[in-house]
Amino acid sequence: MATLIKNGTIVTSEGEYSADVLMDKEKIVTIGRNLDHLAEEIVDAAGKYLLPGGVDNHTHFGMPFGGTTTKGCDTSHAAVVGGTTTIVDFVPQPKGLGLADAVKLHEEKNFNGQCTPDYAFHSMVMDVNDALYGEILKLPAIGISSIKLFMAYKSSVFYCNDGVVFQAMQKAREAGVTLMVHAESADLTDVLQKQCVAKGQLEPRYHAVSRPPVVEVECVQRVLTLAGVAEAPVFIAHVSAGESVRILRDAAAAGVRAYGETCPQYICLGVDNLSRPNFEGAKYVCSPALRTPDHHEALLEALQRGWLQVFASDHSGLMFKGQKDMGRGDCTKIPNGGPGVQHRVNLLWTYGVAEGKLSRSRLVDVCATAPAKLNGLYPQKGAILVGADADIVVFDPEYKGTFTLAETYEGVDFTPYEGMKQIGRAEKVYVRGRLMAEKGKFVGEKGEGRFVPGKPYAAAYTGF
Ligand code: DUC
Ligand code: ZN
Ligand code: ZN
Repeated sequence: MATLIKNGTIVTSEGEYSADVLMDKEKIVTIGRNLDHLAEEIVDAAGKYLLPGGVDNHTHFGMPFGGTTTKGCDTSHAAVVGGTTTIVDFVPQPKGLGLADAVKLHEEKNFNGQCTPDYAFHSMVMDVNDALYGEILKLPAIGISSIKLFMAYKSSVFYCNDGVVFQAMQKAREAGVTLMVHAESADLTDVLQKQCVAKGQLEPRYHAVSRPPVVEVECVQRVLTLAGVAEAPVFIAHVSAGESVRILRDAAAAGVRAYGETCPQYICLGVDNLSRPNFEGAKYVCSPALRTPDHHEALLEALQRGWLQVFASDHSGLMFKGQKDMGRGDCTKIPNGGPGVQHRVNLLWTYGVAEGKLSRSRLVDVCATAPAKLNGLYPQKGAILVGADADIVVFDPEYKGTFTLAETYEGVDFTPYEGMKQIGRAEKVYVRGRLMAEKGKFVGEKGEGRFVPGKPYAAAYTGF
């Protein structure tokens, strides 16, 4: 059935214009005027913006981490309710399994028939050995165009030293795969954490004390130096500190293909939250740690100026009761991360666009277009274009409300954004032409998401 969305303002990463959009058989088939005769259904979007369905570059569904596992894809419809129609999830690598086999396992076990938005994957290294470099070369053939390495978490399955990171960069460059890095100095964190423990400093707020901004800043500088030598593109995940952005900006200006993302928690949740009473601070334990408002402002400016390219949720569906509280009495045992996949786009609208700090076009770019490009999903995903998948958000800028657990589909027992003001809302969300969410309610079928293969950057690259 052909559906026409009329009278809306289309927002692209470049600008805005008024036009009607005709969708049929999962695709956008025409953009223009006077198309009513071609439609069986007409939706009036007067006063509304049409945004491309969001692409969340950073989710963890069904991920084992910190002695527990995050909620699975039966909660992924939360993304769609908030206007995200594609997620890019990190693939855990069980010990002894190659990267490509890990992708197959993660899809079969956690995604196929269970995921509601469409999805792509980042590979993720959790078993460091010499086979890794050959494995990277095999990723493009199975539609994986990026891989994450951790420079954090000394003595864990994640940890990669500088030599491993550098060699992985060389291979990733050869394969056309983008290397993503969790950039926090493992050595520095290890020492600071042990010093806190020795002093009996075990409440949630000491998580941030053992991970001050310099832990990230030093590592970002180091990894960009390595990328410059390897002449490989590099993407810094979940940037939290203003100084990291300045290093990224300067490296890019000097010719390093350096990209980065930040996340909702780093633009609107302050480090003070970690001191909430009754162990509630545990809800705000994530790595990198939360920061002070000067960092929030620097990150928003970086999104506006293009020094950061992507805004992603780093969604981890963790319960307060039964998961976060595993670290009661010892904050080093609190599983890192928190939920955010539903409210990502709306948080950036509220605290960026509505505050006059970010243009609507920059929001579209960092929430949809740039992550689609960086993952080789563009132009099928990430833009309102003829021939693209009909993933469209009809966004109401006038809505005013409050973020609250009662209206959150993430399947956990808290939202870190509880009680915070909300401006604007995804009024209708279409995934490949099907209406899946309306005014904050899920109205579609769950589990119909499809895998979208990512093209390697050599083929997909469109330039920033
Ligand atoms: N890194 C992430 O990207 N997510 C959760 C925890 C972590 O270390
Ligand atoms: Zn990380
Ligand atoms: Zn993450």
